[in-house]
Amino acid sequence: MSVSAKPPLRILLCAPRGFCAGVVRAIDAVEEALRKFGAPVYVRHEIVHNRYVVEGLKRKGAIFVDELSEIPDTDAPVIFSAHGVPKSVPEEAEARRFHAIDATCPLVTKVHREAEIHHRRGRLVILIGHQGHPEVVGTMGQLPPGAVVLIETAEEVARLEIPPGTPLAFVTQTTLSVDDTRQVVEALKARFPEIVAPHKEDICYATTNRQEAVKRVAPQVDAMIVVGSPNSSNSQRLREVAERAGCRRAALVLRAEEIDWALFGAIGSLGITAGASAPEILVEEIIDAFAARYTVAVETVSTADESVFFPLPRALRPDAA
Ligand code: 0JX
Ligand code: SF4
Repeated sequence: MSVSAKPPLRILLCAPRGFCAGVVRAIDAVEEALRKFGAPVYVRHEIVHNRYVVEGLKRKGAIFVDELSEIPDTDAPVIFSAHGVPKSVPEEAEARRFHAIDATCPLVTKVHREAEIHHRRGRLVILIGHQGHPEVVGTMGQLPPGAVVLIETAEEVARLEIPPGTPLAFVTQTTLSVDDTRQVVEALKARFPEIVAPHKEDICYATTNRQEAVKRVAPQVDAMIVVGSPNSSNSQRLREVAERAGCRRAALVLRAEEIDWALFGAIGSLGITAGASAPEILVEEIIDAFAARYTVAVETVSTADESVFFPLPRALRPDAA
């Protein structure tokens, strides 16, 4: 196909998109541990939910495991992923004298501490989140069994069986849909007016900002691509937000080779965003794939500035012993 034969395509790039401060910190932690201590470095769970990132770290000497029981006795560092872990994990690491390094995002840790404070004050904790997600497993695992009740939807609020007079508080997963969560919280407050809410929203700044940018772009485009993994909660939410904002063709795409050209082959405008765990190089790869088929004009649509930065876990800072 000659260059002039390519149809035009207007690409609107959402900003902010892609890596958040917690992801940068978690990936840097693995890279710094490899530099400082040499390979291997063990990582419990995908450090962030992105296969490209995980494969890159594997090539540098990281070994990914689902559970600590898969790790032989070792002096090598053992890193916990950005999503956080139940209390039993650092306990097991200590019992096995592992050199544990916690790369849990500080904003997830904040939710863990909130849950603990509520429990100490005698409140039953209601967690709004997605069953089985590692962050939810980690947050529930901060407290003894039965101290946290998990709900996902506003409908579940009506079905909660809680003895009258039980002091209540709620916390949430950090990567939820801002709009869905508002509805769940409204239902909770309507049924339990005394319920204690977080001081500051648990849905993090990165989740909120990425959803805002998608809401701005999605109504203006024929189709939308969210660069991210199927197991990435925040990326899945971005795809849903795009659909709800009026974009009928919204797809989650991990790599350019996955693009369904039956869906994206005859459009005039395209929105692109990326989940918090998706590297910018994959966004570029996808733009290049469209540039091979269309004459593209790329514009950025920015709805917020981000300057959040989290220092490395203490054991990896330059001044650490
Ligand atoms: O599935 P999540 O969105 O929680 O994780 P992902 O995609 O790895 O994103 C970065 C880590 C987010 C933790 O809150
Ligand atoms: Fe932290 Fe939010 Fe990023 Fe999760 S999405 S790692 S909570 S900044």
